[in-house]
Amino acid sequence: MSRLDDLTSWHADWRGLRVAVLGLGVSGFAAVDTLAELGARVTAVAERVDDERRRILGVLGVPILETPRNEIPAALGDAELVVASPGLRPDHPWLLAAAERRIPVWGDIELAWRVRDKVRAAEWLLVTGTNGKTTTTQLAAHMLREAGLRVAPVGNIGTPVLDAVRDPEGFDVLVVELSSFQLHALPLEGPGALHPHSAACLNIDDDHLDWHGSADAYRAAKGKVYGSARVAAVYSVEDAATRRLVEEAEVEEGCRAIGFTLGVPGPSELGLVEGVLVDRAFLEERRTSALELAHLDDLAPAGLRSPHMTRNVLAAAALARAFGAEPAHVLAAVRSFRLDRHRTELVAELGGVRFVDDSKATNPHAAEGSLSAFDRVVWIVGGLFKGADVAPLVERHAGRLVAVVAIGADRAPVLEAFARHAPGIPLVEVDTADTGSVMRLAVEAAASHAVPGVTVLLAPAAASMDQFKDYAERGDRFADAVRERGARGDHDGSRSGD
Ligand code: UMA
Repeated sequence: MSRLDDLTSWHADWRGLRVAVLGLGVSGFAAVDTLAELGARVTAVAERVDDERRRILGVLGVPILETPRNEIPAALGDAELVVASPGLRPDHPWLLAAAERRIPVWGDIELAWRVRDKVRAAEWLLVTGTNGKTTTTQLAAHMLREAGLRVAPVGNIGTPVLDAVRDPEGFDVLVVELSSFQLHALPLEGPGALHPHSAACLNIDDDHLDWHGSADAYRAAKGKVYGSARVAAVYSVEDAATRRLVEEAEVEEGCRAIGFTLGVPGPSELGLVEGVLVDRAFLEERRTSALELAHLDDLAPAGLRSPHMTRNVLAAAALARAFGAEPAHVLAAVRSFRLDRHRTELVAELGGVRFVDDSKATNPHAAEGSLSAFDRVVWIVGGLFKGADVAPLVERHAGRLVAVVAIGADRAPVLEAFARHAPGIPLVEVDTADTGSVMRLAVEAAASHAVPGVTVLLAPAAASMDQFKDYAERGDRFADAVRERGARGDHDGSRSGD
């Protein structure tokens, strides 16, 4: 039996454990800080370290090894454990070296699960899926907050789970957004396996194929979310792949499969009946056949009325109801909810043309959701496709496209898809890598094809890192360009919509 098998509590003896933490982004930093507090002998390893992190780790007395990607960090020489950042691909030379030396590798999520009893062990609700994870995580947290619970939305959403675990007051429940990278690193059995209260996989479409190596590997990672769920395994009735993952999962005895659907729900499902969101899964003593949660009209002010957003609301409600929230809490939460920026956000309406920022659409499946919400679109698309195929999206939505503006590094697949499926649609290529001007050129090109009633939609279906820091910067640059255009008054009868 290895020493690591006993390390399943904050209060276990972590002192002197030799750990190499690989990667010093937000999760790596939280792991280093936690392990130092536990008394482990941590070394932080990163390709680059910023000055602020270097200073703080200096204060904590944690050595830093700034190591080029292709060099084996010296810390792997005697490490008993590696904690790897989610962004490190499985074929990263450091991870291959750890495997060769048979050093166990944990992710930050496994570490957080093991030490979750620092203050009081909160219950965990897990959320994954190709798209809608962050909104669903926020919605579920908001519903549980309405129910009077102390709750934190954490994980891939941006706040490391380890930060919540070390919160001095502790939480009743954590809603944990998990990416396929984080799931990939999780064990399904043994002392590090999660036993969450409930879990949801919202949908599955090809994404991150370059990281996982294949669509099957990506799906398998997503399926881990249901491993050992105790109360509810929430899936999409309309996405058979999510139901299959529930069927294949080794959930705990008594855990229920709960479906959500935009159709009329069957037993053990949440869905829609004549414009009303209803719950047919969590009924008290079966005295009623369905409980009303909210009207579709209640979702509109928060921008949650489109089909993909309504699905997110239903999934979040399934998790919140599984945890005991009342229908009134669900209703209060959807009425007071506000979406994050860059998610189908109306930037301005200029001369009858709406400019919408859905920069968060970083893969074709997400872009599908926002394209479906508008009838006549000038579409700004492109960036890094990460191995995903954009052609089916072009084929399905050609009918609503007025024109296309292709940006980013991977323009060739866009040009090919349009040549094949929609050769008649005007296509402008923005051929610059200059972050400062790309959106200005894209917005001008898009506007030149837009007439009143048309929506100019930034829904790139691709990641942003080829030209921008992240999707937020991409969206901000788009909004800047739209506002500059508004300020110049290059249109008739304009009005700002923000
Ligand atoms: N690093 C290397 N070499 C590499 C990759 C990373 O040296 O090949 C180092 C860099 O120093 C980097 C550090 O590792 O600074 C950590 O990087 P990371 O990419 O693992 O990121 P974190 O800052 O720890 O953030 C991670 C998630 N990032 C990824 O999974 C890529 C964040 O999700 C998450 O919010 C955070 O943990 C807290 O849990 C971001 C994301 O883009 C938002 N997620 C992807 C997505 O949503 O599609 C999966």
